[in-house]
Amino acid sequence: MGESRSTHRLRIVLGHLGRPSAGAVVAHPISGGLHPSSFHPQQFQFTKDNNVLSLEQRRFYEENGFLVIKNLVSDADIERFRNEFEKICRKEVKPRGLMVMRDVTIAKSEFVPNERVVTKVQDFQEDQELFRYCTLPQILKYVECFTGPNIMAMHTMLINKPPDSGKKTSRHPLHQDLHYFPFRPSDNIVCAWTAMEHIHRGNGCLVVLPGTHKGSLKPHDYPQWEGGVNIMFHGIQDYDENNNRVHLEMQKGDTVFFHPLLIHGSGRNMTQGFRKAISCHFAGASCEYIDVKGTSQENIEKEIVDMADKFYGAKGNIDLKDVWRYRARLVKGERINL
Ligand SMILES: O=C(O)CCC(=O)C(=O)O
Repeated sequence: MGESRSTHRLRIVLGHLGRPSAGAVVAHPISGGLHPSSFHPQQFQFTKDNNVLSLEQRRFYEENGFLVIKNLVSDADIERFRNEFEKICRKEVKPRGLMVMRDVTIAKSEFVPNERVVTKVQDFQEDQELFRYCTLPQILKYVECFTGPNIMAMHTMLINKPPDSGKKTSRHPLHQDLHYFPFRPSDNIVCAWTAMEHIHRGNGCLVVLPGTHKGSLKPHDYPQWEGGVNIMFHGIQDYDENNNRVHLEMQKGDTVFFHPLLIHGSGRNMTQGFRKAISCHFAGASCEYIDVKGTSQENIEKEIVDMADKFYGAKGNIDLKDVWRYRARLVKGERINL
Protein backbone atom coordinates (compact mmCIF):
# COMPACT_ATOMS: atom_id res chain seq x y z
CA MET A 1 0.00 0.00 0.00
CA GLY A 2 1.29 3.49 -0.74
CA GLU A 3 1.39 5.84 2.21
CA SER A 4 -1.14 8.64 2.52
CA ARG A 5 -0.10 12.25 2.10
CA SER A 6 -0.58 12.93 5.79
CA THR A 7 1.63 10.00 6.81
CA HIS A 8 4.19 11.14 4.30
CA ARG A 9 4.06 14.62 5.85
CA LEU A 10 4.63 13.19 9.32
CA ARG A 11 7.54 11.08 8.09
CA ILE A 12 9.12 14.21 6.71
CA VAL A 13 8.69 16.02 10.03
CA LEU A 14 10.16 13.04 11.84
CA GLY A 15 12.97 12.70 9.40
CA HIS A 16 14.44 15.76 11.06
CA LEU A 17 14.48 14.23 14.54
CA GLY A 18 16.78 12.34 15.25
CA ARG A 19 7.59 -22.38 35.20
CA PRO A 20 5.28 -24.92 33.59
CA SER A 21 7.15 -26.53 30.72
CA ALA A 22 8.21 -24.02 28.09
CA GLY A 23 5.39 -23.05 25.76
CA ALA A 24 2.75 -24.70 27.92
CA VAL A 25 -0.63 -23.37 26.91
CA VAL A 26 -3.18 -22.95 29.62
CA ALA A 27 -6.07 -20.65 30.27
CA HIS A 28 -5.72 -18.50 33.35
CA PRO A 29 -6.15 -20.88 36.26
CA ILE A 30 -8.98 -19.03 37.90
CA SER A 31 -12.19 -20.82 38.48
CA GLY A 32 -14.28 -19.02 41.13
CA GLY A 33 -16.83 -16.71 39.57
CA LEU A 34 -15.62 -17.07 36.00
CA HIS A 35 -17.85 -19.70 34.54
CA PRO A 36 -17.64 -20.01 30.78
CA SER A 37 -21.21 -20.62 29.74
CA SER A 38 -21.77 -23.15 26.98
CA PHE A 39 -21.05 -21.81 23.51
CA HIS A 40 -21.39 -23.46 20.16
CA PRO A 41 -18.50 -22.52 17.85
CA GLN A 42 -20.82 -20.60 15.54
CA GLN A 43 -21.67 -18.30 18.45
CA PHE A 44 -18.10 -17.19 19.03
CA GLN A 45 -17.78 -13.46 18.55
CA PHE A 46 -14.38 -12.54 19.96
CA THR A 47 -12.15 -15.38 18.70
CA LYS A 48 -11.44 -16.76 15.24
CA ASP A 49 -11.69 -20.34 13.96
CA ASN A 50 -8.03 -21.16 13.43
CA ASN A 51 -7.41 -24.20 15.63
CA VAL A 52 -4.84 -22.52 17.86
CA LEU A 53 -6.97 -22.05 20.96
CA SER A 54 -8.61 -25.00 22.64
CA LEU A 55 -12.38 -24.90 22.99
CA GLU A 56 -11.91 -24.18 26.68
CA GLN A 57 -9.60 -21.24 25.97
CA ARG A 58 -12.00 -19.80 23.41
CA ARG A 59 -14.89 -20.07 25.81
CA PHE A 60 -12.84 -18.43 28.51
CA TYR A 61 -11.91 -15.45 26.32
CA GLU A 62 -15.43 -15.11 24.94
CA GLU A 63 -16.85 -14.98 28.44
CA ASN A 64 -14.13 -13.01 30.24
CA GLY A 65 -12.30 -10.93 27.62
CA PHE A 66 -8.79 -12.08 28.52
CA LEU A 67 -6.61 -15.17 28.40
CA VAL A 68 -3.27 -15.84 30.10
CA ILE A 69 -0.75 -18.07 28.34
CA LYS A 70 1.93 -19.17 30.71
CA ASN A 71 5.65 -19.09 29.99
CA LEU A 72 5.27 -17.76 26.45
CA VAL A 73 8.32 -15.50 26.25
CA SER A 74 11.77 -16.86 27.13
CA ASP A 75 14.06 -15.51 29.83
CA ALA A 76 16.66 -14.83 27.13
CA ASP A 77 14.27 -12.58 25.18
CA ILE A 78 13.21 -10.79 28.34
CA GLU A 79 16.85 -10.18 29.22
CA ARG A 80 17.38 -8.60 25.81
CA PHE A 81 14.36 -6.30 26.25
CA ARG A 82 15.59 -5.33 29.70
CA ASN A 83 19.09 -4.52 28.40
CA GLU A 84 17.73 -2.40 25.60
CA PHE A 85 15.43 -0.53 27.97
CA GLU A 86 18.38 0.23 30.22
CA LYS A 87 20.38 1.51 27.25
CA ILE A 88 17.49 3.80 26.33
CA CYS A 89 17.30 5.11 29.89
CA ARG A 90 21.03 5.80 29.87
CA LYS A 91 20.52 7.56 26.52
CA GLU A 92 22.95 5.23 24.78
CA VAL A 93 20.35 4.61 22.11
CA LYS A 94 17.68 7.06 20.94
CA PRO A 95 15.17 5.27 18.72
CA ARG A 96 13.28 7.60 16.40
CA GLY A 97 9.74 8.36 17.53
CA LEU A 98 10.18 6.87 21.02
CA MET A 99 8.45 8.64 23.90
CA VAL A 100 10.03 8.44 27.33
CA MET A 101 7.65 9.09 30.24
CA ARG A 102 8.33 9.84 33.88
CA ASP A 103 6.16 9.60 36.97
CA VAL A 104 4.27 12.77 37.86
CA THR A 105 6.11 12.92 41.21
CA ILE A 106 9.55 12.81 39.60
CA ALA A 107 8.81 14.47 36.30
CA LYS A 108 9.98 17.85 37.50
CA SER A 109 12.98 16.66 39.46
CA GLU A 110 16.49 17.05 38.20
CA PHE A 111 17.17 14.81 35.25
CA VAL A 112 19.32 11.73 35.86
CA PRO A 113 19.61 9.40 32.89
CA ASN A 114 18.81 6.02 34.45
CA GLU A 115 15.89 3.66 34.74
CA ARG A 116 14.84 5.07 38.10
CA VAL A 117 13.26 8.13 36.48
CA VAL A 118 11.60 6.44 33.50
CA THR A 119 8.16 4.95 34.10
CA LYS A 120 7.39 3.97 30.54
CA VAL A 121 8.75 4.05 27.03
CA GLN A 122 6.22 3.93 24.27
CA ASP A 123 6.21 3.79 20.48
CA PHE A 124 9.32 1.66 20.13
CA GLN A 125 8.45 0.61 16.58
CA GLU A 126 11.82 1.92 15.35
CA ASP A 127 13.84 0.11 17.98
CA GLN A 128 14.76 -3.23 16.42
CA GLU A 129 15.59 -4.88 19.70
CA LEU A 130 12.36 -3.98 21.55
CA PHE A 131 10.18 -4.34 18.46
CA ARG A 132 11.28 -7.99 18.22
CA TYR A 133 8.66 -8.53 20.93
CA CYS A 134 5.90 -7.69 18.44
CA THR A 135 7.22 -10.17 15.90
CA LEU A 136 7.83 -13.18 18.16
CA PRO A 137 6.14 -16.12 16.40
CA GLN A 138 4.68 -17.47 19.65
CA ILE A 139 3.02 -14.08 20.33
CA LEU A 140 1.67 -13.70 16.79
CA LYS A 141 0.31 -17.24 16.83
CA TYR A 142 -2.09 -16.17 19.59
CA VAL A 143 -2.67 -12.65 18.30
CA GLU A 144 -3.99 -14.13 15.06
CA CYS A 145 -6.78 -15.82 17.04
CA PHE A 146 -8.22 -12.37 17.67
CA THR A 147 -7.10 -10.21 14.75
CA GLY A 148 -7.14 -12.67 11.86
CA PRO A 149 -4.13 -13.35 9.60
CA ASN A 150 -3.19 -9.79 8.54
CA ILE A 151 -1.70 -8.18 11.61
CA MET A 152 -0.61 -4.64 12.42
CA ALA A 153 1.35 -3.73 15.55
CA MET A 154 -0.31 -0.45 16.51
CA HIS A 155 1.00 0.63 19.88
CA THR A 156 4.00 -0.50 21.88
CA MET A 157 5.02 0.07 25.49
CA LEU A 158 7.54 -1.07 28.05
CA ILE A 159 6.17 -0.18 31.47
CA ASN A 160 8.58 0.29 34.37
CA LYS A 161 6.23 0.84 37.30
CA PRO A 162 8.28 2.64 39.96
CA PRO A 163 8.11 2.11 43.71
CA ASP A 164 5.21 4.25 44.88
CA SER A 165 6.40 7.50 46.43
CA GLY A 166 3.55 7.38 48.95
CA LYS A 167 1.31 9.51 46.74
CA LYS A 168 -0.26 6.47 45.01
CA THR A 169 0.70 7.81 41.61
CA SER A 170 2.06 4.44 40.53
CA ARG A 171 -1.52 3.18 40.19
CA HIS A 172 -3.06 2.97 36.75
CA PRO A 173 -6.77 3.85 36.92
CA LEU A 174 -9.40 1.49 35.55
CA HIS A 175 -9.81 2.12 31.84
CA GLN A 176 -10.58 0.59 28.46
CA ASP A 177 -7.77 0.76 25.92
CA LEU A 178 -10.24 1.40 23.10
CA HIS A 179 -10.61 4.93 24.47
CA TYR A 180 -7.18 5.65 22.92
CA PHE A 181 -7.81 4.00 19.55
CA PRO A 182 -9.44 5.63 16.51
CA PHE A 183 -9.93 2.35 14.65
CA ARG A 184 -12.52 -0.39 14.60
CA PRO A 185 -13.93 -3.01 14.87
CA SER A 186 -12.87 -3.47 18.46
CA ASP A 187 -13.21 -7.26 18.28
CA ASN A 188 -10.25 -7.37 15.86
CA ILE A 189 -7.94 -5.59 18.31
CA VAL A 190 -6.02 -7.30 21.10
CA CYS A 191 -3.36 -6.38 23.62
CA ALA A 192 -0.48 -8.73 24.43
CA TRP A 193 1.09 -7.87 27.80
CA THR A 194 4.04 -9.91 29.06
CA ALA A 195 5.35 -9.95 32.61
CA MET A 196 9.13 -9.33 32.58
CA GLU A 197 9.41 -10.62 36.15
CA HIS A 198 7.11 -12.08 38.78
CA ILE A 199 4.22 -9.62 38.97
CA HIS A 200 1.93 -9.81 41.96
CA ARG A 201 -0.36 -7.64 44.05
CA GLY A 202 2.59 -6.23 46.00
CA ASN A 203 4.27 -4.71 42.95
CA GLY A 204 1.10 -3.69 41.13
CA CYS A 205 -0.24 -6.46 38.93
CA LEU A 206 -2.95 -5.94 36.36
CA VAL A 207 -6.50 -6.01 37.68
CA VAL A 208 -9.28 -6.86 35.24
CA LEU A 209 -13.08 -6.77 35.39
CA PRO A 210 -14.03 -10.00 33.61
CA GLY A 211 -16.81 -9.82 31.05
CA THR A 212 -16.70 -6.03 30.64
CA HIS A 213 -15.46 -6.45 27.05
CA LYS A 214 -19.11 -7.19 26.22
CA GLY A 215 -20.13 -3.66 27.20
CA SER A 216 -19.63 -0.39 25.38
CA LEU A 217 -16.88 2.22 25.43
CA LYS A 218 -17.33 4.46 28.46
CA PRO A 219 -16.34 8.13 28.86
CA HIS A 220 -12.84 8.54 30.33
CA ASP A 221 -11.09 11.43 32.04
CA TYR A 222 -8.32 12.13 34.55
CA PRO A 223 -9.29 10.79 37.99
CA GLN A 224 -9.33 13.31 40.82
CA TRP A 225 -6.44 11.80 42.76
CA GLU A 226 -4.91 13.87 45.54
CA GLY A 227 -1.33 12.95 44.75
CA GLY A 228 -1.65 13.73 41.03
CA VAL A 229 -2.09 11.52 37.97
CA ASN A 230 0.37 10.57 35.28
CA ILE A 231 -0.01 12.03 31.83
CA MET A 232 -2.53 10.16 29.62
CA PHE A 233 -3.69 7.99 32.54
CA HIS A 234 -7.37 8.51 31.85
CA GLY A 235 -9.83 6.46 33.86
CA ILE A 236 -13.50 5.51 33.80
CA GLN A 237 -15.57 7.47 36.25
CA ASP A 238 -18.61 5.17 36.32
CA TYR A 239 -18.03 1.46 36.26
CA ASP A 240 -20.00 -1.16 38.10
CA GLU A 241 -18.38 -1.32 41.54
CA ASN A 242 -19.98 -4.72 42.06
CA ASN A 243 -18.31 -6.24 39.01
CA ASN A 244 -16.03 -9.13 39.93
CA ARG A 245 -12.31 -8.10 39.94
CA VAL A 246 -9.45 -10.44 39.16
CA HIS A 247 -5.83 -9.70 40.02
CA LEU A 248 -3.61 -11.24 37.39
CA GLU A 249 -0.57 -12.48 39.23
CA MET A 250 1.88 -13.63 36.60
CA GLN A 251 5.32 -15.20 36.41
CA LYS A 252 8.12 -13.91 34.20
CA GLY A 253 7.28 -14.68 30.56
CA ASP A 254 3.55 -15.21 31.14
CA THR A 255 1.47 -13.25 28.66
CA VAL A 256 -2.08 -12.03 28.89
CA PHE A 257 -4.10 -11.29 25.74
CA PHE A 258 -7.06 -9.02 26.31
CA HIS A 259 -9.86 -7.25 24.48
CA PRO A 260 -9.67 -3.41 24.16
CA LEU A 261 -13.03 -2.95 25.90
CA LEU A 262 -12.00 -4.99 28.93
CA ILE A 263 -11.91 -2.67 31.94
CA HIS A 264 -8.52 -2.98 33.60
CA GLY A 265 -5.86 -1.07 35.50
CA SER A 266 -3.01 -1.78 37.89
CA GLY A 267 -2.30 -1.21 41.54
CA ARG A 268 0.39 0.57 43.50
CA ASN A 269 3.92 -0.77 43.50
CA MET A 270 4.60 -1.23 47.18
CA THR A 271 8.05 -2.78 46.68
CA GLN A 272 11.37 -1.04 46.14
CA GLY A 273 11.81 -2.65 42.71
CA PHE A 274 10.74 -1.35 39.29
CA ARG A 275 8.00 -3.65 38.00
CA LYS A 276 8.45 -4.31 34.28
CA ALA A 277 6.09 -5.45 31.56
CA ILE A 278 6.27 -5.19 27.79
CA SER A 279 3.19 -4.89 25.62
CA CYS A 280 1.81 -4.31 22.16
CA HIS A 281 -1.67 -3.63 20.86
CA PHE A 282 -2.32 -5.45 17.63
CA ALA A 283 -5.14 -4.92 15.16
CA GLY A 284 -6.38 -6.76 12.11
CA ALA A 285 -5.06 -4.90 9.07
CA SER A 286 -8.59 -4.59 7.70
CA CYS A 287 -9.68 -2.45 10.64
CA GLU A 288 -10.54 1.08 9.58
CA TYR A 289 -9.85 4.47 11.06
CA ILE A 290 -12.86 6.31 12.42
CA ASP A 291 -13.46 9.97 13.10
CA VAL A 292 -13.76 10.46 16.86
CA LYS A 293 -15.10 14.04 16.64
CA GLY A 294 -18.27 14.36 18.67
CA THR A 295 -17.56 11.18 20.67
CA SER A 296 -16.23 10.55 24.17
CA GLN A 297 -12.78 10.08 22.58
CA GLU A 298 -12.46 13.74 21.62
CA ASN A 299 -10.60 14.58 24.84
CA ILE A 300 -7.86 12.02 24.22
CA GLU A 301 -7.66 13.00 20.55
CA LYS A 302 -6.83 16.56 21.56
CA GLU A 303 -4.25 15.46 24.07
CA ILE A 304 -2.50 13.06 21.68
CA VAL A 305 -2.45 15.56 18.82
CA ASP A 306 -1.15 18.36 21.08
CA MET A 307 1.55 16.08 22.39
CA ALA A 308 2.52 14.92 18.91
CA ASP A 309 2.66 18.54 17.79
CA LYS A 310 5.07 19.34 20.58
CA PHE A 311 7.08 16.15 20.32
CA TYR A 312 7.45 16.09 16.55
CA GLY A 313 7.42 19.85 16.07
CA ALA A 314 4.60 19.36 13.59
CA LYS A 315 3.00 22.81 14.08
CA GLY A 316 -0.62 21.72 13.84
CA ASN A 317 -0.06 19.81 10.61
CA ILE A 318 -1.05 16.37 11.85
CA ASP A 319 -4.22 14.71 12.99
CA LEU A 320 -4.95 11.64 15.09
CA LYS A 321 -4.92 9.25 12.15
CA ASP A 322 -1.51 10.53 11.08
CA VAL A 323 -0.12 9.72 14.50
CA TRP A 324 -1.51 6.18 14.32
CA ARG A 325 -0.43 5.60 10.74
CA TYR A 326 3.05 6.65 11.71
CA ARG A 327 3.22 4.20 14.63
CA ALA A 328 1.58 1.27 12.86
CA ARG A 329 3.76 -1.54 11.48
CA LEU A 330 2.77 -4.62 9.54
CA VAL A 331 3.96 -7.74 11.36
CA LYS A 332 2.18 -10.46 9.38
CA GLY A 333 0.31 -10.79 6.09
CA GLU A 334 -0.79 -7.77 4.12
CA ARG A 335 -1.19 -4.10 5.10
CA ILE A 336 -4.79 -3.30 4.13
CA ASN A 337 -6.32 -0.21 5.74
CA LEU A 338 -4.45 0.91 8.83
O1 LIG B 1 1.23 -2.21 33.14
C1 LIG B 1 0.40 -1.55 33.76
O2 LIG B 1 0.60 -1.16 34.90
C2 LIG B 1 -0.92 -1.19 33.14
C3 LIG B 1 -0.79 -0.84 31.74
C4 LIG B 1 -2.08 -0.48 31.10
O3 LIG B 1 -3.11 -0.88 31.51
C5 LIG B 1 -2.07 0.37 29.95
O4 LIG B 1 -1.04 1.00 29.68
O5 LIG B 1 -3.12 0.46 29.28
